[in-house]
Amino acid sequence: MRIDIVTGLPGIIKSPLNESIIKRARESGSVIIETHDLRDYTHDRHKTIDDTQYGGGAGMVLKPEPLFECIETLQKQREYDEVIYLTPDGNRFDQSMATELSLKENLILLCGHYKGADERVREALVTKEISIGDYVLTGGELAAAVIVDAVVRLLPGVLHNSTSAMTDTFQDNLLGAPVYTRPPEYRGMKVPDVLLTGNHKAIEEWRQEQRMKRTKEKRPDLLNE
Ligand code: 6GU
Repeated sequence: MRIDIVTGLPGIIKSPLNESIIKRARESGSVIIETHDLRDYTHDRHKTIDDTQYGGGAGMVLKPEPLFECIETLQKQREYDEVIYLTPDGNRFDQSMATELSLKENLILLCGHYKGADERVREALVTKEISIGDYVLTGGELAAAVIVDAVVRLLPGVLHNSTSAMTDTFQDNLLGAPVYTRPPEYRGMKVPDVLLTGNHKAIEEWRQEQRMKRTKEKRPDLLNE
């Protein structure tokens, strides 16, 4: 998979995608992630990527020219499955969307900023609009990092244990079961006996019960989806 991230602030996005599991996924070739600085697609001395909005009002708007030039340059090099605009008024991101995106070959993530991008960019270039939740961030960069993280960990070979992603919270619309490691007793608190039995069938049943119980308690809304 290849993900191209288009942004006016490449510094924000680079470091979270250069650590731990995502870093290893890049090193092993499971994913190619490139960031593109919109300022590299400007032609004026000040490398202007935004401007005031027509009709007046507070907040700057991302200019169409650098966005068109950057995205069209990428589209000349390969076919993209989606051009995704990150914006608080997009479709809400969830685990099923992460799974869907993990099956794509080439994605462009376009980070909105300030008041957003000129509407003509959305009309002409964008194929999908995603928000990561009902709150407003200063820009789409952190949202892009969230989406890339959620998608890349689902790619084949990225997690050590391929069943690990399948037992995640939200897989099957259920929360995950509680997990324990050594020691078997700590400050009087014991690991549930069933986990120490080695009886895989009993353990699996216990986990499934726990997932259901937790979901009922913490996120009953998930059971109605
Ligand atoms: Cl994708 N962008 C911004 N700026 N704010 C957000 C968001 C995205 N998702 C939730 N809030």
